[in-house]
Formats: sequence, structure tokens, C-alpha cells
Amino acid sequence: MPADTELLRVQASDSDERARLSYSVHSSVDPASMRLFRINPGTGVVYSADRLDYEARTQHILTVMVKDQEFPFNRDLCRILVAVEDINDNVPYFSSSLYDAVAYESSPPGSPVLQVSALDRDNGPNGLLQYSIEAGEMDGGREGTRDPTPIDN
Ligand SMILES: [Ca+2]
Ligand SMILES: [Ca+2]
Repeated sequence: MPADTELLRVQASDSDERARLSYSVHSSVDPASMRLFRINPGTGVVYSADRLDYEARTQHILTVMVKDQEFPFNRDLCRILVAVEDINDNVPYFSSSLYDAVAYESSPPGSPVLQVSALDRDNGPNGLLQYSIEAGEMDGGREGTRDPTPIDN
């Protein structure tokens, strides 16, 4: 989600006649959440102020304050809970860029040769991986299949 997205609006009322109310983000459970949200002091609309990363934190709990403007100041607090939804924003990566294996020519077809493994920081379906052979010699493993000249050692 891009920064500056409108998330929700808090609303307070004050029975005093000339009350002008002002909203602010008072605190957050995780101090890092403070810089990720801002509130419009006049309207109470809460915006994201930076990109939210599900992999860093799946939810943010903020305390919002409303204050009137005349001495003696009165105030009230409320809590807002922002749940971050995961998107598929992380690419999978292999734990190694090169794997070496030795396969015996006597091993029957279907014998395991090696196991590759990759990781993906996303959660749930966004982090599920499927492996396939993208390129290489698929038809018998003989080097030079694009070249009709037989290679004989
Ligand atoms: Ca992913
Ligand atoms: Ca993600």
C-alpha cells in the first residue's frame, strides 16, 4: 500500500459550545509504528505515512488523542488497531546460486540427485514455492544436443 493512503477516521465530540478539537497520534505499542502513520489534526483522518511491510509487523496499535483548545485543556484517548495484509512483495531466492551433485551412471532413473531449496519471506500462499527446471538439457542430458555432430570421448 502506498504512503498517504487514508485508513480510517476517528471522531470525537465535545458538548462545550466553542470547542475546537484537535487530534494527534499520542503513542504506539511499538515505537516504530509512530513514523508510519499520521493524523490530520482537524479532521481526525488517519493516513499511512510510509509503506507498511507485513514482513516487518503484521499489526500496529496506536493511541490517538483528542484535545480541546481552551484552558483548562481536556483530552481523551482511544486506541486504533491497524492490521497489515500480506501481499506477494518478496521474490524467492535459492539458498545457493550453484549446486553440485554427482550421479552414478548405474543409478536407476528416478534416483534422487540432489535437493535444491529456496526461501521466500512472504506468508501463506505468497510464500509457497514450486520448483521446476527452467533450462538445461532435458532430453537425455547429453551435452551438444543443439549440435548434430556427435561428441565422442
Ligand atoms: Ca513471495
Ligand atoms: Ca509480503
